[in-house]
Amino acid sequence: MTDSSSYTPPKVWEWDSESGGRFAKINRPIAGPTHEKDLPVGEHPLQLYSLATPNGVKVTILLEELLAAGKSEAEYNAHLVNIGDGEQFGSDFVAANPNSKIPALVDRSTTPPTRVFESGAILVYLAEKFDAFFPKEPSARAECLSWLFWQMGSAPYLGGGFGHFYAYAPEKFEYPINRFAMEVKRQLDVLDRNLAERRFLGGDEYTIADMATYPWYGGMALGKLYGAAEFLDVASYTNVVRWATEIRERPAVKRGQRVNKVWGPEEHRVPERHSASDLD
Ligand SMILES: N[C@@H](CCC(=O)N[C@@H](CS)C(=O)NCC(=O)O)C(=O)O
Repeated sequence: MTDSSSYTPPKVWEWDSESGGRFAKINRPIAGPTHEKDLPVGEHPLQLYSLATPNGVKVTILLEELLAAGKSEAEYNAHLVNIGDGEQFGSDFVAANPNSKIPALVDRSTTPPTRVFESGAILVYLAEKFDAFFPKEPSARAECLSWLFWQMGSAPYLGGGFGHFYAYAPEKFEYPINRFAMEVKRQLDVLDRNLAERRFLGGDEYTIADMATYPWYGGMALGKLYGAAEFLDVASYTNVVRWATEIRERPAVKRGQRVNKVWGPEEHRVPERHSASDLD
């Protein structure tokens, strides 16, 4: 590694696979599969291939909320994809998600099966399919979509920007930590001001916008991400803390967060979910 103060970019970037950092082994500058690998298929129409990261649990929270709301056709198999071992680069996974990232959904109730990738697209697909957690009235729907897309566009600054440099990079570099800390605090303030006026992000109704945003910004406000609660003074975003605390208490949220989890306390780990009883 070159000292950041003396680094001059070469004319043409070259892949330095020894660059270090927590994800150095799995990150690559090329797309596509690295190996042939079938994906397992369970008995339910919905097949989810995922891991309990914030992007993954958005979908399992929605699926558990749908089931709790009586939508029994939302029964699903959640298969574990271990991204640390490069399973997202297997041929079948890449066919489900050409972007090689969890979560990926295959709906086998359609002919041919429908693949859906990008957590935001999966939330919209399922909310439309089951007609739930997605307002129908046009302005409420626009508000829900606005906050959902806000989350999809904003969280990479929180995870890939702030989280990466504060917690995972091989050294602490002041410039990116400052830059992304400022942006994340601004984002928390955006949420805090909105939630000062509203119970949920879009208004009175709990929607897929809340389910998408809670694992990232709710997790941050509740002190669960990157050990950065004090550094970012998250307790000062009192409306975000209030909102996150309410969502955390929902039984379906508690269930969804345990699916495809392979770390943390043993009783919270449910590496694969093939029926409701796996979580009971
Ligand atoms: N925008 C994507 C992001 C998904 C994403 O970043 N997934 C991460 C885990 S949270 C992943 O699979 N990383 C594996 C890799 O980058 O190789 C979404 O929301 O679905």
